[in-house]
Amino acid sequence: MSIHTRLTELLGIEHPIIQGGMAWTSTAELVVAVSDAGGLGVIGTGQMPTDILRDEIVAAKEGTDRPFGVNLMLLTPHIADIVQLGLDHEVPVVTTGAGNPGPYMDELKEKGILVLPVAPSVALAKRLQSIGADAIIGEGMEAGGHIGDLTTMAITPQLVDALDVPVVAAGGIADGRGVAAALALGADGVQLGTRFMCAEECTIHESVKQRIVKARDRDTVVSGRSTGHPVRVLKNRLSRAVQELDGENKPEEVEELGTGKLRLAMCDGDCDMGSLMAGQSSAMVTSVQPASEIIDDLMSGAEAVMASMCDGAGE
Ligand code: TUI
Repeated sequence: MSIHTRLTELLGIEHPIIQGGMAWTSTAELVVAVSDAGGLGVIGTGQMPTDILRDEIVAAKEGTDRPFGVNLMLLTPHIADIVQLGLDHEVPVVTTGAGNPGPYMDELKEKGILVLPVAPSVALAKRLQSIGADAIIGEGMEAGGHIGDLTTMAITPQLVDALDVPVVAAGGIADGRGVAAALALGADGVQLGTRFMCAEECTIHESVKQRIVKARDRDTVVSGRSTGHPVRVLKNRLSRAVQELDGENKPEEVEELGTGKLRLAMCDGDCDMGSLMAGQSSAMVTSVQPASEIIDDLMSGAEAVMASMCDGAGE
């Protein structure tokens, strides 16, 4: 069985599941596995150099006939080059984060690229819908990496009420119960990052996967608040050092200390001084599995929850 929504229709995918684009983490191997399993795989960009990204886009195109996406991290200094890369390769879908994609919307739409921005507020979501966003991703502060300040439970129904385009719920979702809850709030789909970090096909260092598998409920923390770009990470020596600098209100020193640390964690496996961006759902991820198994588990779990709730309501 599968769940069809306006999102599956829009994207031409089988299941209403998007794999969040994560820098140095969601490379072509994971993206191809997720898209082949009927979800939407999304290449992460962050501050990655354009050359590396070009190779990832080419590999994803060669690896799957299914739709896939590229995430645009709008804070990156060479964002214009990254947008151009997406245009040149006519990627099917673009998701955006960490800023307002307004300046790039027209050129992306003219190429027929579907644009799904993350909007941290209802006001920005409405503005993005009015200039052509095809769907809006509402990401709660349970998520890993750079976050807004509303929760998934609060922002999802508010976006659903305010918008006509499909809403994708993200942040704190890791299993079928979360998928069913998002659909109950009116979302047309979900986006998950953390659980897909523990996909077998995810190329991050094994020690980071094990940190997620072992994580407990209170093991993440929001660091970097002094910079105005707070990020949720698993606690470690780096997060403690950053929090200390936050407390002393030293944003420049936080930026300097953070430079290159996401790559250090994800590629080199430094779980002490690397930036372990991951969401609160880390505690619900208990094993490393193939991406197709993750998607099967999400969908069968959601269907079971929805069926049992219907049974309960009929008694
Ligand atoms: O973008 C993300 N998550 C990310 S990006 C990232 S790389 C990074 N590293 C250090 C500092 C900052 C970023 C790691 N994780 N999620 C989507 C997201 N977008 N969360 C919040 C937002 C957002 C925030 C403000 C989207 C739009 C926005 O607009 C403000 C404006 O310009 O109106």
